Amino acid sequence: MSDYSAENIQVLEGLEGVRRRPGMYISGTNEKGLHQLVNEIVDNAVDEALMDACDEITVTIHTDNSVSVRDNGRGIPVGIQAQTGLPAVTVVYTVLHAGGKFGNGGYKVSGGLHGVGASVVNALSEWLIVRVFTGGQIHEQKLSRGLVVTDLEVVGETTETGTFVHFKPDPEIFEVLEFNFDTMKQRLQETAFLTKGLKINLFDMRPRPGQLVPSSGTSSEPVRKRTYCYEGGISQFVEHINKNKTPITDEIFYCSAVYEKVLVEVAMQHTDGYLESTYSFVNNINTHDGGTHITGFRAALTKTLNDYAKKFNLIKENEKPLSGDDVREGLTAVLSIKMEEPQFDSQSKGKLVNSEARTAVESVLAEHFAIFLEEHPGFGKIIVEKSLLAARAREAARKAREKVRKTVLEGGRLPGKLADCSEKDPALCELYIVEGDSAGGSAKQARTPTTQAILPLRGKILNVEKARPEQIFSNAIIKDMITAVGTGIHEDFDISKLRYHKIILMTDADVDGSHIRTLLLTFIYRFMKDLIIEGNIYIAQPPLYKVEKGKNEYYAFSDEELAALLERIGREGIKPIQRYKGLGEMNADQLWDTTMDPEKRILRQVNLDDGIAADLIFAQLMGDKVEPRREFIQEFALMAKNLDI
Ligand code: TSJ
Repeated sequence: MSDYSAENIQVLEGLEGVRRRPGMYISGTNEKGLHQLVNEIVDNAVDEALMDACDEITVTIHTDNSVSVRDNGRGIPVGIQAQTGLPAVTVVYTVLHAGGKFGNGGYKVSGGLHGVGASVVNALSEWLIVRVFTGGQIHEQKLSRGLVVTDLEVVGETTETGTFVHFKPDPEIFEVLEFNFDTMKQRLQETAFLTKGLKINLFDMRPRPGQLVPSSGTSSEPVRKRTYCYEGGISQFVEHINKNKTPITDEIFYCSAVYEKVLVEVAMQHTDGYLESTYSFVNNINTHDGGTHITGFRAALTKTLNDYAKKFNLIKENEKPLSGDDVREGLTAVLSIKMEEPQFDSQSKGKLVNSEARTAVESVLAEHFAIFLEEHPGFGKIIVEKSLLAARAREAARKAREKVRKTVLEGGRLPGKLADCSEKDPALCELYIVEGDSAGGSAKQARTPTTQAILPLRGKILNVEKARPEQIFSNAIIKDMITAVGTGIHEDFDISKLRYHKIILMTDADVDGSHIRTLLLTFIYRFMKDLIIEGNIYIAQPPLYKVEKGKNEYYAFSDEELAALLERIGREGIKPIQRYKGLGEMNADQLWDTTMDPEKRILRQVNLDDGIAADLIFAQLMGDKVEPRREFIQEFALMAKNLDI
């Protein structure tokens, strides 16, 4: 079997290319690319579940940061393929883009937008073992860095069926090798919601930092584990997103139907909030930028509710119909479609362009939602009334926003409180948004006036999650921020007008400070989300402690750092340790040294790889339910990467 045909040698060259230019196949050799390897393998197992051939997938992170994926499906076929003379499973791992070349039709998660094929995982792995459990036997093949190490061979007997893949990303390729439990957890939970009834386990065998590892062999008990299984599918997804919101209907609408080979599933429920949280997926791929399926969804929702409102005289013949924005106020929805050949916009890769998706979603939703409204008399009335309120408020908001827009976009004056910088190239400019006047004053003294601008904020910062739009746009702090940043918001947002490429939130290192920071981030997230996506938003890290010894001053940014510092310099002869309660306690020099000097400061870049996680986190903090709030600060830390600048 190791008689390589000419064709097969080409194959190996193909994978050599993957190693030479990994960026062509995965998003990078960073943490994101590392996790794409897992997603690729898992997606193949999910495909098996979509064919109803498997109902459990177990993902394990091993102590050496290798990952294994096991499913209880039919097993990748091991029979010899006529074209190559090789077992199908070998082809899957050695031929670029061989995924989907065999097996019959159906919807596929893998090979879609991010699908790169299992062979790419082989190419980028130091080693990879695949075991297929089928026909009473265990077949095993070992591979490494795109090459076959051992041919497929029978290594034992079994009564089980399924596929097991175990791989270790290649340290010669990846600059990050450590898997992130939370990142994996997030994605696997999302996959479980989208694949009704599929049980997904995630096991982490790695010891926690500082945990003692038993010297006598390795324990097989996971250190952390999660299991996700949702019989309710996307309805439970909506329930999950609304966990910390207040729904206005008791029931979650759900429908599922196939229309001309497109499988459409919609789940939705309105809440008392003002913002919309709609998530859309095509073959389990999150379409962040929507597309045709979202267009169909919106059209059906607006039309059905207007028809209903007219029929029951909730709006009169001569009154304006409800607008799309009105009917979507406070809506939480998950739209999941499965189709054979999804096409994505080449510019923004998260946008579906197939026109048949629009027709399918529009038809399915219009039909099923109309029936649902007939059968649930109270439901439609509640939503229509909420939409009517929204329409009235929107008019007031429009006027308020128009004013803000005039000042921002039509060369309006910059806020009086802003100490601007003199440099005109935004790429070189930084805006420090500083809590409190006294800290703002020190920051103004400390800054480099050519490149660093300071906007001090005084007073209560509005919780945009809870405020009406007209309140938001008449709020002084919010107006100041919008004008200083320069981009405008929402549909007016224009990143080319950004006045500072770094926007740095500088708040006290205490609970109040993080609360204020969260309010600011919530505003940015809801109104200027692209700034987060583009990586323009940073969090300053002021020190917690100052230690003086002799003529030297040292700063520590955490309790651990303080302990390490004292270890290093010794405790003898140090002055009483100062714990900073706020930025205001530092003088201008100290503030510069610790928090503002580009040479020494630590900034955390805020990133939002997963909009859903962020949505949940914000709703959690900002919602009515107080208890979950405490967890927030830790959770938010997950979204903000440590970054030394
Ligand atoms: F990606 C992958 F190849 F690495 C991989 C594939 C990884 C894992 C964990 C699982 C799988 C996988 C593939 N699980 N189940 C399957 N199923 C098939 O490949 C299969 C089995 C039978 C038939 C058939 O027509 O009888 C067709 C297919 C595609």
